[in-house]
Amino acid sequence: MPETITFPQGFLWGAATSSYQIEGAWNKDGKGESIWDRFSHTPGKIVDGSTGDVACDHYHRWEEDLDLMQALGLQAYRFSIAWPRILPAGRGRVNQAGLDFYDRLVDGLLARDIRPFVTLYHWDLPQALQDEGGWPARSTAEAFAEYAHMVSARLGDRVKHWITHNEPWVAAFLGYGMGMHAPGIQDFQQAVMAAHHLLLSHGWAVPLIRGNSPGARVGITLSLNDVIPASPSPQDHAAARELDGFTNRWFLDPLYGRGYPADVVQWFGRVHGVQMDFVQEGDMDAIAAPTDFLGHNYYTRTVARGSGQGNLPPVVTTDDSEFTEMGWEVAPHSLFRMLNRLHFEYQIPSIYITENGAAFPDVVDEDGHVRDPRRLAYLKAHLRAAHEAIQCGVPLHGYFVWSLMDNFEWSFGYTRRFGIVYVDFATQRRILKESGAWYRELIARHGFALR
Ligand code: IFM
Repeated sequence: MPETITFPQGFLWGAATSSYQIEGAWNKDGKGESIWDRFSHTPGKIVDGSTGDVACDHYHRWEEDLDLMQALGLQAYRFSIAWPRILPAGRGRVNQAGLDFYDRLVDGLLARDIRPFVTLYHWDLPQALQDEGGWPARSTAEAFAEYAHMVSARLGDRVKHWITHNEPWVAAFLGYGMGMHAPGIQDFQQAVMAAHHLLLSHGWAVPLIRGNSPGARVGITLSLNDVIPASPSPQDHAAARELDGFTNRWFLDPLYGRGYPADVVQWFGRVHGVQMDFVQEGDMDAIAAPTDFLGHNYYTRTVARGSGQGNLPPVVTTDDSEFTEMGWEVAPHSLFRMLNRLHFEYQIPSIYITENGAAFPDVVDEDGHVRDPRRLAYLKAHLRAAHEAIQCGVPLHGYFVWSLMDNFEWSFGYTRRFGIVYVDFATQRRILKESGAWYRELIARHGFALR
């Protein structure tokens, strides 16, 4: 057993955030309203009654935040662009001030030798487009293509890594199916249509970005979940297969040219009455546009048990599992399994872990330090699993910790802290956590000691 783990030359170390979760300035300098502005301003939607109106105030403190990234030694920074900052009504009139903000951010990153990884859509759809039907409407995919074209034309000379969408499963199924995320709709047919139009808009955007950004590498980020049957029983296996189809194959299969998985189409129809007649000729080819890399967001696994009820199977976990504050099981081995699956089953040419991290209830000690040993152990275990996957031949080329700093955790508001930097939301003071100091060392050494 080696005492230290060293990553291959060129492996990229980064951190990730998203616009709505950190920027604040929700109505500044011509920005339009997003579905998350509307949702968080609706009483009862966010557990602590908070909003992203101010969040980490990154819109005003971006220079200080870039200095922080530089001090950490980050080689790459993944952030998202707020669509309604660029196109306040979703399409048409461009808000130059919005583009200028990201222009400065990109220049500031490059000046500090940090590579920008831009995500075009991390869930803050312009409310004006939702008013016209949102993602269940095909016209929203058309508007996304216009937006992707606009942004890549402005930043494409300097940004060379593009991610079209972040976690379309969450955007579609939590937003339109279960209603836990904006826009808060509970309609499975709409959710499946939303998922299709998210994928379609990705496929349409890929060639547009390439056209505007010579030499760019373009991909999409998926939240993938290793689903394990609770027992060898046929019922538990069937449940695991259904859940895997719903969360993983529904996106991986069409993106990699296999079309929608027939068993899931049938399951959606049987259980939720979903009709697939919105899929048009040529859509599946567009969705399967070749990409340069896949972004994999990994947090946890799911253990599935068949209910025999013909509905979503209940999910169980084992007795000795450790859980983060999100209630998610710590399961680094499943990251290893998933990375291998992506490589061996889908032959994906290049993979980045675009998010990985954990929420724990951090506190500032009397001496001003934030000690977060459980997060540190979580990161270590997952990086060890990632390293083992590389040794098996998986083309994993970089890792982005989620998140650079504590932020607005969607329907959980500010009650969940994922950062390697602590944010005191009352004063906006940033404090590097113990895990952040460890990550800085890891980047400097390109590896870490196991003990
Ligand atoms: O905070 C989110 C992020 O926006 C998307 N991936 C999961 C994170 C933790 O829930």
